[in-house]
Amino acid sequence: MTMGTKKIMAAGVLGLILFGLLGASRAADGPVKVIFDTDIMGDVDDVGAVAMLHALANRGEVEILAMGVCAKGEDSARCLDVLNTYFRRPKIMIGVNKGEGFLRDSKYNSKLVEEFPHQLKSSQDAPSAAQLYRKVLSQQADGSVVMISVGQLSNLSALLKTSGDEFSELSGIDLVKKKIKWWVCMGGRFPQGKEANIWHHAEAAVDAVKRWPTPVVFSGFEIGVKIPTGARMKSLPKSSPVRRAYQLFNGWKTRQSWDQTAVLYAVRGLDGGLDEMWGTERGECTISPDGTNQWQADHQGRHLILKEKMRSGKVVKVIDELMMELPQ
Ligand SMILES: [Ca+2]
Repeated sequence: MTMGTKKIMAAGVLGLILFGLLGASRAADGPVKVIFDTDIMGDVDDVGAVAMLHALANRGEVEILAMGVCAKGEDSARCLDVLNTYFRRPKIMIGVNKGEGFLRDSKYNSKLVEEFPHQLKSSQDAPSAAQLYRKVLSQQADGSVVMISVGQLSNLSALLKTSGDEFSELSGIDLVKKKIKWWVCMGGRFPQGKEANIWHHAEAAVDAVKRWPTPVVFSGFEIGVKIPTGARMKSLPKSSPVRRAYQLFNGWKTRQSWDQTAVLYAVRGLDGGLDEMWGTERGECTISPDGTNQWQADHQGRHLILKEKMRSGKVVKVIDELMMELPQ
């Protein structure tokens, strides 16, 4: 082997490693089919997570089956519609929380609805997320769907409580068990603590985490808090509602990336593609009625938590690159 050949081989290996670090396209395996449930309202990381989902869909890595809004903001669903419209996927079905849920002021929901095109005239016009998820799940192959939640667990608890209907004779729990292979949840603080997605609707969180019948991966508060992203948002075109949301939220300062970690792991991590980035620990997460959570490590547990492995700077680069996506 000549020195030149060695160099070429070394470069090839390095390229493969870098490709792996940045998340290789998994288009060859077919896109990951996801349902995305968000409380797009109080924080702006939901907007970043939606931008990432569209970027991953543009790359053939994900198919977005449906979206749902768990929070009770009047303009939250329309804001989500603004983003889907901008990314040229205006037909993504959006469900809303028709039951109890969390409400707080939003710095960007109404402004985005005022300033950018969308179809949905009112959140009242959207179907119940739990019913929408039933419809979508009933149409999918068994064990083929990944649920991503980046907000309160109101819609997921409601889904588990549903009964047989025109879409499926199965109960909510049985339908989830049959169709969903993973739930990736941004929620909780590990090994124990209090995190907003859980305690803002503790009753739903207690129910959903206790009864959810598939394996679950939690990306806890401690993962996303160390990943500041959005520094390049200002350089997006002014036509971008993602740019505008980050401007309205904090004037284009960086923001932590809790929700983006769940999207990234759900699409690129479940098959081991992000093992350099995050390890996992198996165990059992339990939620107390006051919204605090506890963690008990157990190698036979049905829950996993992400554990930081890689320096956050590299994760920031991957997330920022995807959040800077333009419509295709
Ligand atoms: Ca969120």
